Amino acid sequence: MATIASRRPVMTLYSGPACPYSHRVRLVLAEKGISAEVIDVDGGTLPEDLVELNPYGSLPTLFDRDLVLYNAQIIAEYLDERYPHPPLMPVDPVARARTKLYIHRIERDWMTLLDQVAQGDDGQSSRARKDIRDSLTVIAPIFGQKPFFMSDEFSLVDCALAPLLWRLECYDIELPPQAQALQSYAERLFARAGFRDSLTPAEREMHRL
Ligand SMILES: N[C@@H](CCC(=O)N[C@@H](CS)C(=O)NCC(=O)O)C(=O)O
Repeated sequence: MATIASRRPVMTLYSGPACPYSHRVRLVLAEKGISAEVIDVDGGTLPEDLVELNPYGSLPTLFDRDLVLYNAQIIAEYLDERYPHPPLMPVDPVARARTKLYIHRIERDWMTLLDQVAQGDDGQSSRARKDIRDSLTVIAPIFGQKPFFMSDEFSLVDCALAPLLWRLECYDIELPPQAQALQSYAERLFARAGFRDSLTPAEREMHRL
């Protein structure tokens, strides 16, 4: 049987409509104006291609002709290299390495906690909520220094942070007044046309505009 990779002429993304990792990739697609078929996979049975070609059966998964990619950051970096304009990573190797390290820390320090909040296991979930709020509050002043995360240009770091910040309200994570610089940064991201275009109907419900 033909796989999705050989059947489809355009790039195809299997995406979770409320999944923050899929949101990151949808945001990269929207910011770069890449046309791709985005297929919602919402619980239940996973599409056959996904089960066959992604050993983890995880979302997001991207099919681009013969290439099957999973892991949001690997997909985001591939898209940035395949569609260089506008660039979402610096060119200089040192700045690139720093950008990748920031994203690694977002994954390890915050996305892991967000996953725990989403799982909704009582004790663990309320601890994770508090840890997210406290660590974002500590780092908040950094967001006042530049328009984007440690940068004058919108980058893949912002693409990793925006889905997390967008979900704070629906997970009852309220930032204190000391985190104003972070709130203002989040509003700058949410006002972008690319960000608006990246949202699914389920995500539009997550946050008041
Ligand atoms: N590290 C993965 C995490 C993706 C992830 O956890 N996706 C969730 C949906 S939000 C999923 O597919 N969970 C099912 C699974 O991993 O089997 C990535 O960056 O893509």
